[in-house]
Amino acid sequence: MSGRRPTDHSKYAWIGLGSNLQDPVNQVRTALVELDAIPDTHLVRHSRLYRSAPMGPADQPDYINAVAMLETTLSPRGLLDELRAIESRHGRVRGGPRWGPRTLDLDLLLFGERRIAQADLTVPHPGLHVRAFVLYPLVEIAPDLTIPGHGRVRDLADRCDGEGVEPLDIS
Ligand code: A4P
Ligand code: MG
Repeated sequence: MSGRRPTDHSKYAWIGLGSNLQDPVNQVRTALVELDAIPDTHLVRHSRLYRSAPMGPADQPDYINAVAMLETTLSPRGLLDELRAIESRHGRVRGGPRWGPRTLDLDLLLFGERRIAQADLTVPHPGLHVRAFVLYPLVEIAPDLTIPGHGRVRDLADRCDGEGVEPLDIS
C-alpha cells in the first residue's frame, strides 16, 4: 500500500463558527486565532468563510460561517467552557429571540465519535446533519468524516438544500 493514510478523526473536536453582527468576517477570523490559543489545544485546519442566509427570524443580517478542526486533550466540558469564554469576549449577549442575531456563536459540533446527552451539552450538535451552513464548510475540510447516527458528511451535504450558502472570495 502506498499514499497517504486516511485521517483518524476519532481524536479531533469540530467547531462551528457563526456571526452576523459587528463585522462578522473579523469576528470569525479573530475567533479562529483564539481557538488555536486555547490551552492544550491546537487548530489543525479550518474551512473558508461562507456567507449564509439566516436560519430563524428573517429580519437579521446574513451570517458568516466557518468550521474548525481542533486537536485537544481537554474534556468536552472543558472545551465548551473555553468556547463560552471566547463568545463572551466577543460581546455575546444571550437572551434574545431564538436563533436571533449574535456577534459570535461557537458550537461544539463533534467530539471524536463521542455521543453526549447532558442538560447543557448535546454532541453531535443536534442541527449539524441538516444545516448547509455547517455541512458545506465541513465537507470542504473533512468529506469522509462520519457523524455518529447520521452518516458521512459528504452524503449529508449532497442531500441538503444549500441555497443561500456561498464561500467568500476573500477567505
Ligand atoms: N449546548 C448544548 N449542546 C451544545 C453544543 N454541542 N455546542 C447548549 C454548543 N452549545 C451547546 O446555546 C444554547 C445552549 O446550548 C448553551 O447554553 C449550551 O450549553 P447558545 O449558544 O447559548 O444559544 P444559541 O446558539 O442561540 O442556541 P441554539 O438553539 O443552539 O442555536 P444554534 O443551533 O447555535 O443556531 N443562521 C445561519 N445562516 N448561520 C448560523 O450560524 N446560527 C443560529 C444559531 C441561528 N441561525 C443561523 C446560525
Ligand atoms: Mg450556539
